[in-house]
Amino acid sequence: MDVKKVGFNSKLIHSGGIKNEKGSAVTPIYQTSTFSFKSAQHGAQCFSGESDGYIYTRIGNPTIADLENTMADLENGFGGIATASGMGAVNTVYMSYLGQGDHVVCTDSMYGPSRGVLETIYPKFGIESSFVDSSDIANVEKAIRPNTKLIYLETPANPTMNIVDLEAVAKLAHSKGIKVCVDNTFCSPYLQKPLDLGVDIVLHSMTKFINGHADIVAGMVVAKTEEDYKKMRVIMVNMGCNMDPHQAYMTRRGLKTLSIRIDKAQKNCIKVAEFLNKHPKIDWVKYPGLKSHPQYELAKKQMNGPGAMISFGLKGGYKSGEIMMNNVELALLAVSLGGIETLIQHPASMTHSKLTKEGREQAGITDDLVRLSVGIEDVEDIIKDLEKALSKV
Ligand code: LCS
Repeated sequence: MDVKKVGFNSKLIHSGGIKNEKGSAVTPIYQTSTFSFKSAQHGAQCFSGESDGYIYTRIGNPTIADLENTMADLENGFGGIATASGMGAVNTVYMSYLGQGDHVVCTDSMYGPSRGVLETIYPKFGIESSFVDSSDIANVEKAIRPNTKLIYLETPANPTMNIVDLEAVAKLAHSKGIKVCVDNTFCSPYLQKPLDLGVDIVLHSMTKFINGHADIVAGMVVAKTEEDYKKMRVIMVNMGCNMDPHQAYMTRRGLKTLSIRIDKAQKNCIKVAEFLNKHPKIDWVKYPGLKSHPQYELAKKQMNGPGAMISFGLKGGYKSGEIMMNNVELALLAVSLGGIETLIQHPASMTHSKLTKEGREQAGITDDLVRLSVGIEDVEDIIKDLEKALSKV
């Protein structure tokens, strides 16, 4: 059967395409740094590209290729490029499309370090960036300059949960010859397929929903076209931010249960969002599954479900949030997200603390914002835990 033509859940289990001659049900871990050539001529052919034989694990490895092929299948792209971390994926994209004198337009509320490197490291190479509320396409359009080479988006954004109309931004960008990249970490391809909406590149921190078990740090870039795939592959290989075979094996293993994990976490999250929304000590809740989300209709159209991430603010601001976070017992007070366990954190003092206060405020990352990644525990226990913690506020 052609695995490109089977359903999403069948792809989760069977995609990858690296068969092994011993018949094992699972692609084995090729824990090797190098591969022997059949002959000097074969070695030369591998280097010239005439043979697709493996050379060296930084360049390619069957266990890693299995994961790359699977992610390309799931995102409907040409090819995947696995990286050591999500930040490896982010920098692979920046390094591939931005050079001296170039400019990038980004979602203002994006993962702290994805923005931070553009503010602190890339200016050293003459690269400029603008950060805008990309939930309004007029802001994206206004920020485009003659030297803009890339539009880099997060939707839903970390941690404001703002949503971008991907189809509209892709159309705008392409009319001006600009590439569009979307960080799809919050959704995974189960809930959103940016390449199908016209986007050129998708990336993931696979540390999150893709692996899903909070035991691996990993990243992936998926390109829609062969040209973009080749352009980024050579950058990743030469930056040396490649994945390790064991990391690839663990991530591929976690990925198999993506849909059942997200189904359960999302079901829990809808109930948690409704609970928080009604709670007298909560000031506001931002969740794409609530009608009060400013882009509720767009989320319904663009995503296959509202996901398992919520932002909310407590009456009494950060002080109240601090009390709540210090009193949870089941939920872990921890950064990261998208795992099977419920996590709670405070972006202004944790994931987004390296941004300037003005930058955070402009991006809507207010001091009272608390972020919750809802896990797959029994929802009654999650709600009981939050209720108890809120009672101390
Ligand atoms: N993109 C998004 C949307 C992320 O949330 C993260 C990490 C990254 C990229 C970077 O991935 P990494 O290198 O960590 O695999 N987000 C984190 C967060 O919100 N809390 O801790 C890490």
